Amino acid sequence: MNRRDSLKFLAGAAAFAGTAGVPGLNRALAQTPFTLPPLGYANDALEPHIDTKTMQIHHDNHHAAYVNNLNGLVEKWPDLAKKPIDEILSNLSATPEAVRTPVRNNLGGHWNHTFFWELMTPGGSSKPSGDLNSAIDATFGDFEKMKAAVKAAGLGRFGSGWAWLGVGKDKKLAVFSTANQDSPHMEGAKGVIGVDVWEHAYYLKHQSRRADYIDAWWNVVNWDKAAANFKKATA
Ligand code: MN3
Repeated sequence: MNRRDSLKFLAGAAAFAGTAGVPGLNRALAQTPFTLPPLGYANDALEPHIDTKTMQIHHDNHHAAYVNNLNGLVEKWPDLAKKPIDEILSNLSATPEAVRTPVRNNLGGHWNHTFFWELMTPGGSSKPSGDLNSAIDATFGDFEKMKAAVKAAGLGRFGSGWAWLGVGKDKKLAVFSTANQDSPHMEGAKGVIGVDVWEHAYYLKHQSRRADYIDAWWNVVNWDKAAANFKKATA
């Protein structure tokens, strides 16, 4: 997402829910180039599928840390605040070597988590519709087979990372996973849905049972947002 999209999201989310988010960081909005976007829903909105404490720590601590680190990195590499996020992630070799690894980790983390919060919603539709649904059927056979492929990608990721349904350079749907905070851009792809399989995303509720977490996560996927992501990726 570019900075303009991010700001639009911030404005929309702030109007949507006065209770969400982190007042301290919102106050800093005008002074810092990177800001933590509010969730757009309450920490307990995704219960019982994603628990309140996990949402709170994940957003207010983990995501906030990536944002804070980025603001520190801007001092070392001012272009970080000027270039579109997608552009930097798509071409990391253009990032100065001295800051490349922290930019990769923290900008990837910021992009991935912003995408992830927007992709979840309390009580949305349980299945995709329209073009995305047709593309899933054409590519995987049916919705359940796509879900199985995403789950396998998430379970197959050793250690920390993400599992994605994305659109590749060939404009076709594909399931893949990334390590750490690498984003779909780094694979030359665009995300449609993505599930965080770092332990911090599920350990409080599910402990080591990553499979149970992925099964529960399907209940909170915002398929309208996924359809919009698909439309953008295939445009
Ligand atoms: Mn995470």
